[in-house]
Amino acid sequence: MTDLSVFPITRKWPASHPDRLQLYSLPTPNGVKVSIMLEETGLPYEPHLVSFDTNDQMSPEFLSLNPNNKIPAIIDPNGPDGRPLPLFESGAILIYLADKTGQLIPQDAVCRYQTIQWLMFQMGGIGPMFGQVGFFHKFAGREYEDKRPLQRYLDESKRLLNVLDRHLEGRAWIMGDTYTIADIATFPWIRNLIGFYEAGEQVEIELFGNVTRVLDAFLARPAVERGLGIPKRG
Ligand SMILES: N[C@@H](CCC(=O)N[C@@H](CS)C(=O)NCC(=O)O)C(=O)O
Repeated sequence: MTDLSVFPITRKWPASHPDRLQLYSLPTPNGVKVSIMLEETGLPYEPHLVSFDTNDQMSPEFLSLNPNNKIPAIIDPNGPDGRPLPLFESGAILIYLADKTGQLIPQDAVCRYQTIQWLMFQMGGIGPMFGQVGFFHKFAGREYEDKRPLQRYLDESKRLLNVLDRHLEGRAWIMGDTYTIADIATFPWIRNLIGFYEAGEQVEIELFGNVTRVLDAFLARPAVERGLGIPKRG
């Protein structure tokens, strides 16, 4: 039986199945990337809810796994060389799980790096910029009198959507016919921008027909539907 007791996070979130991959998360656009990936690959895992309502992400136990106080984070009891691997940053986790399972990342070297390129486009562009739109349009920042920050992030988000939309012309997925971790990283954020952040009108989403076409295909996948609700909110 695998012993995960050396990881202080297991004191707050005990592992009922220590032989399974442990997921610490919440169903936010970054969190669901990993839930969807786990559902797509079929790897056995145990989800643990990290509640922002009780600031769980700031607890010493959570910080022992991710000092950056952000979900998602994992412990794979069966990591490289058979030893447990703790990991945070959703992009790193997606690459790790793709390599571990040999799924959702092309084996061909060129296509593999292009998949990582689009994954980084999401991590460095779409995620941070859409997140700021959320803050200035929907949350505390909407009260700010100065609307220039909101406009800046809307403009940048539209620019990124346009780049993605042009790339998706004539393609089923970001990597063409192949569904990959680049899609799993990107489309939860598109969904969130239109849905939870309610910014579809502000970014003129109707101009980006390829993006919404692929979003619909993404949301129709059974593993995506399941992953969007994991971990279940309390
Ligand atoms: N670059 C990180 C970002 C993760 C992130 O921003 N997570 C948010 C939820 S979507 C979070 O944990 N926020 C909690 C906090 O800031 O206290 C990743 O992709 O894993």
